[in-house]
Amino acid sequence: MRLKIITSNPGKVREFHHALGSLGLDIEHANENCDEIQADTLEEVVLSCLAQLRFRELGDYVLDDSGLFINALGGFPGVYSSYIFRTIGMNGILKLLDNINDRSAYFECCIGCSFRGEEFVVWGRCDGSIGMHPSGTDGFGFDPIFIPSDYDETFAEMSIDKKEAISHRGRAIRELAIALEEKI
Ligand code: ITT
Repeated sequence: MRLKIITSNPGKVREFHHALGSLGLDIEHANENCDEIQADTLEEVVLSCLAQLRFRELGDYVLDDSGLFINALGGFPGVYSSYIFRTIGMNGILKLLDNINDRSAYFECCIGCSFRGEEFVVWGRCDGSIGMHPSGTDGFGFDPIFIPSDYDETFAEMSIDKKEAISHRGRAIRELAIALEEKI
């Protein structure tokens, strides 16, 4: 079975390839444009993208909206994670947390899927905390500053297999695989 992954983020493509490839799904990257609306939740963004892509005859596809939610900052950057990563970046986030004791945070991933004309959404979450400085070179985005709960290394210090086993995206992709199996 072939599934397109619609994203501009090569890090996501790599993780989808890795996770779905091992489930026997063929993944093809498509750089289809979707205007990300300003919304309060990842799900609203995903539903809007599914609606925008509905009539483009793309076949079966998935898209992913994800974000880093920092508790002491009221969930910021959350749905604005992409913009914040490109602007103030990891060091800006670390500065915002200067002198703040509660460094707890979580990543959330919302995947929208259009399969045989039916649309559905699945989620995954990973709890953790923000490190004191960036560490590690693997992964993408905020990986060097995110330490998942019960681990003492960042996502960027982990192999792709290890990150996939516990990450928000790994969890959402496993939900996706279960949902697809029920539909085949
Ligand atoms: P597309 O919308 O084209 O898929 P994007 O990078 O803009 O690509 P998002 O809107 O979902 O994706 O932005 C989420 C941002 O959150 C992303 O740019 C990263 O900086 C960060 N992010 C999401 N998942 C992450 C992960 O697994 N590890 C580290 N950072 C992540």
